[in-house]
Order: sequence, then structure tokens, then C-alpha cells
Amino acid sequence: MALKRVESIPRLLKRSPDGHKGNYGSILIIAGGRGMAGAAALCGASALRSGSGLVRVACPAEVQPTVASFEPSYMTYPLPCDGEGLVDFAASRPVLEKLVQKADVVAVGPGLGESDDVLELVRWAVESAGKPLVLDADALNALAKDVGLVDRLETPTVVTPHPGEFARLTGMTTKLAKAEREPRSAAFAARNANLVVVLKGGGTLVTDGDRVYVNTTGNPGMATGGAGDVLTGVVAAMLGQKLAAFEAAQLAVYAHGLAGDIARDDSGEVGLIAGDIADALPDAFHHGV
Ligand code: NPW
Ligand code: AMP
Ligand code: MG
Repeated sequence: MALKRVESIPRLLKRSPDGHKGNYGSILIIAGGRGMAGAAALCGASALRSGSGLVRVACPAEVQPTVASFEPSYMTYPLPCDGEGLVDFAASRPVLEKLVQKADVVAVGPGLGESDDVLELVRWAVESAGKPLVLDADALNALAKDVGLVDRLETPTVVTPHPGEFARLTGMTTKLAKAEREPRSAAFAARNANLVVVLKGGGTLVTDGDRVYVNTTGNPGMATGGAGDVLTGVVAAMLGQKLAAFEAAQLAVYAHGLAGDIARDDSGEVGLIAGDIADALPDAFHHGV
């Protein structure tokens, strides 16, 4: 059956005068690793800049002071890690079990690195967290090792692969993932009614298998390390503000691209870095969404 094309952009509800931080989403981000503290920080800061009420970043203990030093407005939690700065899942599980109880949304992946423990972490998030999920980057690389997990998703879940990650997830070449973006991403999303796929790149696609949205914002200046880690935080923030998964993903990619366009208008494409996108998010939400 043909995909229904969606063009209108959902909006966030206007904030109530007596709103408080508990109303706008408690986000748990599990991210970061040796040399990739920035991925966790960009994700956490972007969730805050997209309206989240509270953001908690759980990251390997080795990088926690660094992640904390980037931004005072989120909380950070050290996770036991191995000698390489990678999450030790068995030792981290009790910490994560406590944190997840306080969370409305859980985002997993940016900068976690690759290890068997990341797959254990993703299994736990899918099978036990019981909260809407955003899976990105190394969470997707882990998922690729046990892709049948997507058939067991029981909570709304947004996956945000770039074409390379999508190719790993589906076992196809990056070339094919790019050439057949719509049917391939829609077929993957159709595996589970809880699953929404955001296939990134110029003209990012959002699909739940029935509907597709093709993003109209963004520019090639956003082809810069960390831009995707920013998006993960934005998607989590939209879910935390009570949008359903498809609409959350749609608004997130639109606002993220718009922030990239605002940053580009300020300083051009060449020197644009991911932090500029995060910094432009408030403007995107204030003036453009
Ligand atoms: P190629 O070369 O074209 O065949 P990886 P990553 C492909 C963290 N980061 N269209 C492309 O393949 C992340 O969060 C941390 C087509 C490319 O070589 C992850 O945890 C940062 N192909 C980790 O690093 C900032 C595309 O995929 C390959 C494509 C690894 O993430 C950086 C690279 O992908 C980074 O975000 C496209 N649009 N985009 C930090 N400051 O801490 C990508 N590809 O191997 O998954 O590596 O995306 O850099
Ligand atoms: P990642 O590869 O995970 O860092 O994600 C890159 C982010 O930048 C995604 O949100 C992409 O959609 C966006 N991006 C990368 N290249 C372009 C492009 N040429 N045009 C628009 N957006 C892009
Ligand atoms: Mg990425």
C-alpha cells in the first residue's frame, strides 16, 4: 500500500502559566564514552534547549566529570565502566534501574562505543525500561547484532540511523539504503507498530511504515560530527513533551534542521559545528515552530 505523505508540522502545546518542570519531560540519556564525552553533552544540552523539564545524563564514570563540566543545567550520573571507558552493564544495571523509574523517556547510544555490554544495555532498554525510547548511534550498531529485538518493542521507539547505521541494521549496503530510502525505511518501520524510523541525511525521512514525512529544513553545513547527537536530544525532548512517536520525530527533525539553517545564516556552512545547532535550537523553537 502507498505511504501516506504528511506535510504539516505538529506543534508543542503552549505552556500553562502554572506549568512546572515535572510537566515537560524527565529525560534519561545513556551516552558517552572515552573520547566521546562530547556526544553525551551535546545530546543532554540539546534535550534541555528543546524544552525538557529535567535531563539526566548517565555516562561511564571515567567521562562523567567531563560531561558535567560542559553544562551545569543537566544532572550527570557515573556508570561503572571497564578499563577502556566502556559501560560495564552488569555493574551499571542497579544505577540504571533507579534512574529509569524517574524518567519519562530514555535515549540510548551517542558515544557509547562498541562492546557486548552495549547490546546488553539495549536489550535491557527494550525489554525492561518500559519507557518511550530513542535509539541512536552505538545503540543502533548494537541492535544490528540482534535486530529481532525491534519485533519485541513494547513502547514507542524512535530510531535515528544515518544511512551507514541503517545499512548495518538491515544488512544492506549504504548505497542501497540511500537509493531506496523510502521503501527501505518504511519496510523496517513496519516491523513493529511502536517503531518510527528517522533516516537521516539531506531530506531526512520520518516513517512509521504507513506514513512518511520528508524534512524540508537543514543544509549540508550539518554534515559535521555531533549533529546527530544533537538530534537525539531533540527527539527525546519532543517525546517528553507528550508528542506521539511519529509527531515527535517529525517536529524534532524539522526544528533541528531549522536550527542548522539559523546557524548557517549566522556563520555560513563551512564553519558550522554541532554545538552551533544546539545553540540555535531556542531560536528555532521560538520563531520557527
Ligand atoms: P561511508 O564512508 O560513506 O561508507 P559511523 P559516526 C556512513 C559518536 N560521535 N550518508 C559513512 O560511510 C557517535 O555518537 C561522537 C551516507 C561514514 O563513514 C557514535 O557513537 C562525537 N553515509 C560514534 O561517534 C562526534 C553516511 O557512516 C560512516 C552518512 C560513531 O558515529 C562525532 C560513519 O558512521 C560522533 O557523532 C550519510 N549521511 N552518514 C563526539 N563529539 O563525542 C554517515 N554515513 O561509523 O557510524 O560513525 O557516525 O561518526
Ligand atoms: P550523524 O551522522 O548521526 O551525526 O547525523 C548527522 C545529522 O546532520 C543528521 O540529522 C542529518 O540529517 C544532518 N545532515 C547531515 N548531512 C546533511 C545534509 N547534507 N543536509 C541536511 N542535513 C544533513
Ligand atoms: Mg550519529
